[in-house]
Amino acid sequence: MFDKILVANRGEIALRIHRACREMGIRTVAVHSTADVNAMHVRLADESICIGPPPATDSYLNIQAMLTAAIITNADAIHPGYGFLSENADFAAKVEEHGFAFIGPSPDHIRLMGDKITARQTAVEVGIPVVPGSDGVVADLDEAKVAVESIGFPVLIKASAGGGGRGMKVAQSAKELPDALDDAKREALAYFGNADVYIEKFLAHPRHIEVQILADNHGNVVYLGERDCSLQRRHQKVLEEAPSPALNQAERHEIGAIAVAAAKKIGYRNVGTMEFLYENGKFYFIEMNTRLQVEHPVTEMICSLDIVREMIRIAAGAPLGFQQKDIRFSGHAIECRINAENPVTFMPSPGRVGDYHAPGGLGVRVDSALYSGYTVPPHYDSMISKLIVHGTNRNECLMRLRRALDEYVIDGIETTIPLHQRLVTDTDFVNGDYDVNWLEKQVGDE
Ligand code: MV4
Repeated sequence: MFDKILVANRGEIALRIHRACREMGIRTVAVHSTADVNAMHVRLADESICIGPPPATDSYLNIQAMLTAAIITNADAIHPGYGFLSENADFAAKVEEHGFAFIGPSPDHIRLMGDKITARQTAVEVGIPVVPGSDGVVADLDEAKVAVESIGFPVLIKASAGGGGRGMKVAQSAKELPDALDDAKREALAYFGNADVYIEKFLAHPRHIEVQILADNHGNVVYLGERDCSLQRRHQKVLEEAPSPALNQAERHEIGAIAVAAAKKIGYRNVGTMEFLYENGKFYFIEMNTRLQVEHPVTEMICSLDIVREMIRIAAGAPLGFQQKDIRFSGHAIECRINAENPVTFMPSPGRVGDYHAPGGLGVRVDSALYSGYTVPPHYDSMISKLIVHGTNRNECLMRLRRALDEYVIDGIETTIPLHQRLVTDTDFVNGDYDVNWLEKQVGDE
């Protein structure tokens, strides 16, 4: 097992990883920008090292600084967390070239899934259902017309280097196709430096359901159920739950078995999430995330296991300590992402936190790096806390979530707690009756 892990991240996820290390008897190194000298992840770690000025490009995204920090502190392994360098295949490769273990998938798998066209082609090869669409890159209007012939309108044009919804364009009819194609290619080039696009049938009312898998280096692969992440605003998730209120047990096991078989076929290792659109009882693969995800705690709560601990064990070469039959899905969990934002306009609200009181009690978990007197810096993502609640069923979970939101005090800055309080009493939400378009209709956005 590793003696010392460098946590290449900040905020709540740096704390989350530090906690798993502590419980395994592993020492931790925190990295921080000059804006994060007083951050909680720095305070809790065994040692810390400054890696640059506030802008992430000069610090948390600086590969040379990160490797230098690992060399200076004599770390054995690097955990990238989520965001920042977590899905950078070149970073993962350099980490390994320098003799450190990268706590995540192989650089090749990160690269394969980072390109959405190769991810889609791989999914087809290993028997995962995908959204009907083009075989590969759609180079020009003629190729677009050929692809559309078999699938019909409406279609969605997506950037191969994309993600986060950027560079996506809908064409409702043949008339709209030329402009949609041009716009998508132009945006793809501008955002990602890569104009490659592909075409899918546009699904009008899907849910976003993702399957968590764990794979060790010895051929063992398990799925840890699914998460319903349909509640998003501008492609940012707002609230996630496990299990999905939309699936029955047969569908759950069917999609889990497909994900496991596919991961085995491609020799995947460590943690991964297959994202699906789910509409009218059918699953359609869209992307695979090759990192620990923000919403991993809802899975931990229903499976009673520590995903970060498993990631570390796998990276150290240990076999999974359990099989699929040992994994029981128990009860229901919901995560609210709490952002330092105005709950109506969503304008960022960084600044100094006054009184701080986190909720507690049975079934309540708060993953946050906040403390009273902490100043939320303006340079990074506005998510400041995750409130995760577990109950024996969805209704108990909802009742508990309402009381936990009511207990939560974060003074001095604006937060999205009031938005969550509204959401968790909404009739549609209470009935589990929502799709990926529902939240934006509620908040009157776009
Ligand atoms: C789609 C889709 C409908 N049809 N693909 C948005 C981000 C990217 N990861 C995939 N996205 C979508 N792909 C087809 N063929 C609708 C979306 C979508 C969406 C997906 C998941 C969660 C929220 C969303 C909000 C708007 C659109």
